[in-house]
Amino acid sequence: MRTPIIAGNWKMNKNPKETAEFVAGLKGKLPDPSKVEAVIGAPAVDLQTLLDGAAGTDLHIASENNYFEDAGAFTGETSPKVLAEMGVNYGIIGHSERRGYFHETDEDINKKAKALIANGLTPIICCGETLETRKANKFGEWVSGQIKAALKDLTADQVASLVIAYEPIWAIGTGETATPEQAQEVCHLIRETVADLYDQTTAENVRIQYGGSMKPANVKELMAQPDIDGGLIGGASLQPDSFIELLHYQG
Ligand code: 3PY
Repeated sequence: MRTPIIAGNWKMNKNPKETAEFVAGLKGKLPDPSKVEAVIGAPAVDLQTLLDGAAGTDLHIASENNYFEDAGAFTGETSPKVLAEMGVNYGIIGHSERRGYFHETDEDINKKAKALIANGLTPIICCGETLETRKANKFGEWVSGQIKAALKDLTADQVASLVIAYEPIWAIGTGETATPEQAQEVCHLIRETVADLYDQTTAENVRIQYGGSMKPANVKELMAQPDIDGGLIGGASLQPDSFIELLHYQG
């Protein structure tokens, strides 16, 4: 049984004051953690405020990026070791914005995944195709190639407990959403890729999120798909009301 995981990905949108207000507004409104796991991903500058606000609640915290070394002369980078010491639970890696604007490669993402795991954090590994790749009907091989590269040298146990987020780039910040069938098709393919690389048990355990304009209006339909175990949510996670609605999509 995979526990659904609804994660906000705030991107570069809140300051610590707004973060504290947001998280205070979630108190008493989080879902039963055995039914839905609630996560917020925020930039490094907001993480301590989030952690302070989430203390004693079932809210889990994700960083939006990390480096693959624990320490050293890497000006401006975020240490996965320090994230672990702070109490951060997840690390979002390979978001298309980081791949696109910051030139992150599949190899970087694999190294970042390994660094998170070595420090006891759970990677949320993002993948997804451009509109061009979709139109050329090459999205299957593209996404499974990203997954194979991101998981290189990880063990079955490590993969079974991580999270993969399928985020078609053409549905990010555009208001466009993949249809539930399109999202299911790729999430199923990701699970099959994991089964081919490892085994059926690993594939059945890994949690796969859909991301790309998920919102209260479409969450139920998307979450009803057999291979979609959660959402990685941008815009609709920025307002407490819609985030709470998303967390309670089961009613
Ligand atoms: C979106 O929902 O737009 C996202 O990019 C989530 O990561």
